[in-house]
Amino acid sequence: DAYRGALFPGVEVPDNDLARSFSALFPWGNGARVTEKVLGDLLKPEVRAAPLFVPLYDYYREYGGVYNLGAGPKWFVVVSDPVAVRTMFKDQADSFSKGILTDIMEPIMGDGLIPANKEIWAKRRPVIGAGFHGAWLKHMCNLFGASAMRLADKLDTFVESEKTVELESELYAMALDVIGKAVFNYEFGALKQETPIIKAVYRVLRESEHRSTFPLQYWQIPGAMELVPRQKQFKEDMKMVNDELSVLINNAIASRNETGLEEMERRDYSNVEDASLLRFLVDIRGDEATSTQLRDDLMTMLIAGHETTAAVLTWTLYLLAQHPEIADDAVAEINACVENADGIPTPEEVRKLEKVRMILAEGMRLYPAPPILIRRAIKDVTLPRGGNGKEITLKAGTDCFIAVWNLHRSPDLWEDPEKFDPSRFSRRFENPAIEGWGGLNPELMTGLYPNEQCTDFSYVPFGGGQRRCAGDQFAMLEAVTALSVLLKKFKFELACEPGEVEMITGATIHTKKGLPMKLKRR
Ligand code: RET
Repeated sequence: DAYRGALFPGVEVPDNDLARSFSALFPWGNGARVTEKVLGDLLKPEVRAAPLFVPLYDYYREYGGVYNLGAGPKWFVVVSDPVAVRTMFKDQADSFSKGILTDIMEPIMGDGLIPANKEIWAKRRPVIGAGFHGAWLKHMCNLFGASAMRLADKLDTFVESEKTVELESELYAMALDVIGKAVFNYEFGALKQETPIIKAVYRVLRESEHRSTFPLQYWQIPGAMELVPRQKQFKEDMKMVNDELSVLINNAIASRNETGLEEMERRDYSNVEDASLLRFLVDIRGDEATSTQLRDDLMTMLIAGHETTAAVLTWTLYLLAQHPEIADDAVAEINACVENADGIPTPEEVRKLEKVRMILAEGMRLYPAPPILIRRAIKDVTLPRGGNGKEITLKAGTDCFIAVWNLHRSPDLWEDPEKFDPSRFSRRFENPAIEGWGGLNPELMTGLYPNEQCTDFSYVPFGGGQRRCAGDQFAMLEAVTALSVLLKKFKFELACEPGEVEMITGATIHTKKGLPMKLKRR
């Protein structure tokens, strides 16, 4: 990527190695100023104390849909305008790379699908997309049901003992069990106990999140990986995880059974012993990915599939606990539409669970996972709407944050944005003041969930355009199944004041001290 533009107004960054390594060390933005004001607050302790996206929201309301934010000598551009986001994701997608996301995730995800550059992405996206074919997703619903039941059984013991349960960690454990099985046919058994490999995986996840939200690429500092205890630990953890993955991948390659996609799609997966994505990617005819590429892609899926779904379930249940009437409504729907006594829906029944689906959509609006998406302009690119609604040109090298949180909570784009209202997606919403924005239009909803199409890029829980999430259907089926089972069985009551459940930001939004819940049987 090109590195150029002004460091301070009027001071050009020279295009040499020193400037480049400086940029690599300070990941926050680079290059051209797009608004008059450069805000230098990011290093202030009171700003760093809040999760990053919270001060970014206040700045958005003050400075508009595209503004600069400085962090010490570095700065980046925050985009919260749907028309600008549409340009970045769709119309001008080729003018952007993943930028600092790639810098940060490289040690963990390598050239996996999410951080991959355009060339690698173009090769891998069709194959991985095919991995999520209909027959397989349908089969995965059995796994979602079984895992949700295991969680429900565990939660049942808390009802018996009338103890408060810390629900967030239980949801993360369930999601890890699901994704381990789906991606590698690997039994983490995280709901049962924390083994060394699980601890290593959790630490790797935590470290990668820390890196993605810390304004200094400290791991690039020579010697840091050997000298700093947490970095040493990270190196050991990565080795443990990679060794384990190598065994799984090598075993799969050794037993390769080349199969065409059509045959895979017609398969009755209930007879297939190993239905993992790993197996698919190794067996699929015509694809000769190296084992390193396989590792990178599968590790990426592991992280993406674990974090996100668990966070969405956590915050959706947090919201539902404050709106028991909405939960009751959903339970009535589940009882009417789902035949299975435990509330495990079939994929056909998921189509009928409109309320449950909209509850999750609304949970993802208020607590998007991830709350911020990252891009870097790789050529000069003009956005049709800047902070004051005027056209704005980003210079090549500009690091950008797409503030999903801001889009999802903007009073310009939503009626009563702070309100948890799952029925909002069925109403039209327009705002002529946002020129070029199509508003919320339920008639444009094509699939089962609202998305960037029917909200014209004011709702992007799965991103948009060519780099849009490949696992959206998998995620939603998993989340609907878990929610259906849990709601049918339990009433959830927060065991503290809602305001005491504070947020911290990683790549997704976590709670600061967990989600304490009191459970009752329905
Ligand atoms: C995941 C997997 C799902 C898709 C993407 C990911 C990475 C997100 C990142 C977010 C950074 C967030 C920040 C938040 C500050 O408040 C979760 C790995 C895109 C890196 C900086």
